[in-house]
Amino acid sequence: MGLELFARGERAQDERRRPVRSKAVGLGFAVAAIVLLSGCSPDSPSEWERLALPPGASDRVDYMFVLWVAAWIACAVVVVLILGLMFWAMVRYRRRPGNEVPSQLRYHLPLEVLYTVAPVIVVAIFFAQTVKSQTGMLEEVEDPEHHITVVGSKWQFTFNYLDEEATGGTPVFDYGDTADPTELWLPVDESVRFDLVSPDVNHSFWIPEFYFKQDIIPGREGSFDVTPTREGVFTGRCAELCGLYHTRMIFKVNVVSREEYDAHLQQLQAAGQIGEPQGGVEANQIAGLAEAQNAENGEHE
Ligand SMILES: [Cu+2]
Repeated sequence: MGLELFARGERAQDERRRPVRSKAVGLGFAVAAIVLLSGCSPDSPSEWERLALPPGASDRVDYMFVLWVAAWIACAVVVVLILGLMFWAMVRYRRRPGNEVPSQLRYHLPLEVLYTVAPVIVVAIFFAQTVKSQTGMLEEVEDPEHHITVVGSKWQFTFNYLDEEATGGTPVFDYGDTADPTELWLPVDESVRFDLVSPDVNHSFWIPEFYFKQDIIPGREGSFDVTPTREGVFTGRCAELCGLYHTRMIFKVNVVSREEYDAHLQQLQAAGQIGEPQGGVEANQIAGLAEAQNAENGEHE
């Protein structure tokens, strides 16, 4: 009897020590994760240090990057803690001579509460960080230097450049079709306000290097401001499954010097691409689409 009491006492002491140890392990991993991730930056040439994001190219990348890193830290801590506890339990309580079956817990209230509360805390932290990042991403520039209307329609984008010095304020546009994607031109280090319009179904305007994506919803005018921060050629996409030719809603983004930008707009003007087309009927009649549809129908026959 005395021996049993002694054993119970030791077990209780052991159990008291255990949560403290696992807390310390969790904290250690969190600190290690923060130290490891602190070398990360959206401007790094190393894909590892960007945590698989493309090299950033807009003034909004930091807001998204913080959220991305926070998500990695949260996932790393949860994964390490869960796997650590699993493997510890497997080793500590493996079948071997003299090892007792650990006490079996059923309807253990503190554990049940933990299972409920821990995910709520994780979601709450994600939610708070998301709201914070979103507020920064959507912050409006007081007087943006350029205004571009993005028309997403089945199945290409049209870009309307409004009120530009280069064209004397005449609106010009660029359009494409499924075979020949539209190009978007932007001057580097100058703020742009994008207004998003769709005449038909939901689309989404996404330039991965800007770390920015926004849905284009018919009947609702979306808008955001952004400043491209480095010259280059990027690929933009429609990120909303919008129909048969969704995969062809790709566009080319040229971030160039102000001189090249102005010259491009003057070219559009000289080519007679003047006005503000809103897609819709035009989109279904654009060159190349009929051929693409015929080819597609031919394949199915
Ligand atoms: Cu689309």
